Amino acid sequence: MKIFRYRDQGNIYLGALVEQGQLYQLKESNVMELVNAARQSGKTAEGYIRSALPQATPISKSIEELHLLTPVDAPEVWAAGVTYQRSREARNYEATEGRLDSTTFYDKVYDAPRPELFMKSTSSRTVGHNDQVCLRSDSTWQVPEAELGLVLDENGVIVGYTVGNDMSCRDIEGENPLYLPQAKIWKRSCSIGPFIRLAETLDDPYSLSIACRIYRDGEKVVDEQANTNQLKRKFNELIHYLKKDNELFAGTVLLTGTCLVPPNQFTLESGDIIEIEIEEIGTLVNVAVYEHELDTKLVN
Ligand code: DO4
Ligand code: MG
Repeated sequence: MKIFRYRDQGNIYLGALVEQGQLYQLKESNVMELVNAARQSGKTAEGYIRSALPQATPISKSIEELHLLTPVDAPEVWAAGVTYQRSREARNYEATEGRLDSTTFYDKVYDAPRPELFMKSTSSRTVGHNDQVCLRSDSTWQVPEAELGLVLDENGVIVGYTVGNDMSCRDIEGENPLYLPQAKIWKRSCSIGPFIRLAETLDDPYSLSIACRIYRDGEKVVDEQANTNQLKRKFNELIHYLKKDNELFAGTVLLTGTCLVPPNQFTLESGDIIEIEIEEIGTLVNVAVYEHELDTKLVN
């Protein structure tokens, strides 16, 4: 069972995609309202939706025809870093220009009890499926980072899973780790969606294939694949540190780190179409543009 948000004639609705592909409009307006209503009635979110389906309005359009939004209007998006060996290698490469002669702080954080966690995005900087992500004007080495996202309630309980893109500037981070916020946060540097897969409906989130494909002028220029079974940490470990002396807001998304890095010579260009697919959750598609090109290059 998957949840999505969409806009229709100026209004925003919550929808459910059930196994047979049918779409239903739900009466709640966001996923946290849905989860809270389910809890109050003593049901899981899935059970609550199933019991509401006989009265729910079927959506007459197909999912492709809907104007999908981010599946949750996440007040904050946090991200974990260096949680996969592949990310550790890539961070070491950009920080040392390929001279891997000594232990770096990336090696240390990979093995340390405390994970790397950073603030990635706010609601107004985060875009959804088929929308435009922005490239930074002062970077010449930019990549998407395909990541499994955890959708959390205010207590850090995982209510669902989504697909995330942690857009990153490898040159800015590689120049100096203190530049991390600039390498990670700018206008439209984060994308999530199109769906939230309800937690209780996903058997094993530690065994999902993740793919990242990038298309340029109709040609596939990147095609990488990995699996969440390569994740070094457990979700509860990441959430434990995120909650420590912190306040969580309902609907926060925590990206769990990337296991996919395009070849080192690759950088995104304006007009590139980025496709991130996580098995059982969905495929998130975005086009990369510079800020001054916003609304000129659309996905379709
Ligand atoms: O250390 C910087 C961040 C790395 C990251 O975003 C990732 O591993 O996904
Ligand atoms: Mg990342």
